Amino acid sequence: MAITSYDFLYFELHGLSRVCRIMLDLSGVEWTDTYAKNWDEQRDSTPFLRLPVLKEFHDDGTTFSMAESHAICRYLAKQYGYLGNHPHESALIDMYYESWNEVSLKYHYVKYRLMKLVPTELVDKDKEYWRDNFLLPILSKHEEALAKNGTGFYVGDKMTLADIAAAVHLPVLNYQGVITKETHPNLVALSEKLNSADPFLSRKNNFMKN
Ligand SMILES: N[C@@H](CCC(=O)N[C@@H](CS)C(=O)NCC(=O)O)C(=O)O
Repeated sequence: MAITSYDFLYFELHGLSRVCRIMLDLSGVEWTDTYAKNWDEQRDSTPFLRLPVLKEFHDDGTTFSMAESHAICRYLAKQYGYLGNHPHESALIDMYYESWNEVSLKYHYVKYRLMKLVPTELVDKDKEYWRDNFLLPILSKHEEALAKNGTGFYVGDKMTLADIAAAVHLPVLNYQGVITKETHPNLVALSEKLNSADPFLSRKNNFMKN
């Protein structure tokens, strides 16, 4: 059984899909970016009533289907060689990947959820709290790890899911431009290097909104 193509069902925005779409581009396999048009009717047919959902089509006519954006990214990373060569490498790549997800999830909670619940001044205060207690300290640890590895990548000497997550998330999460070449040279260099080439470059301006 061989994989013939993928279908990636999500909304017409970046949201939780940035890393997944990059992974699909990197797979080299034909894939379709499908936007949910009748979500109310489609919801029930998804595993957890949420998007994204990945469908994988095979040459024997069978289909494999899964949900959960991070599980999808990990699955594709493993399938196409972006999850390391040894269980320890895979675990570390996954650790940095999840660390990015943590920083991103907390930011998006403040940006999209809290702002509906509390006045703007409190949202701004919470963004500052997030900047000082998550973004800066956690990414400083990432910077140390990149400096220590010394290859320009988080783990080993080639691009993995951890590096892909960094390139995708850093430009979005760099609140008030606090992460700079001076404060986090290895992290910024990694992000700039990956974002200056496809598929990162061509994916960047896909949608106007997040
Ligand atoms: N943990 C899930 C969260 C999925 C999720 O919250 N998806 C949102 C879009 S970002 C959704 O499907 N919203 C539509 C709805 O809740 O009806 C994942 O990472 O895939």
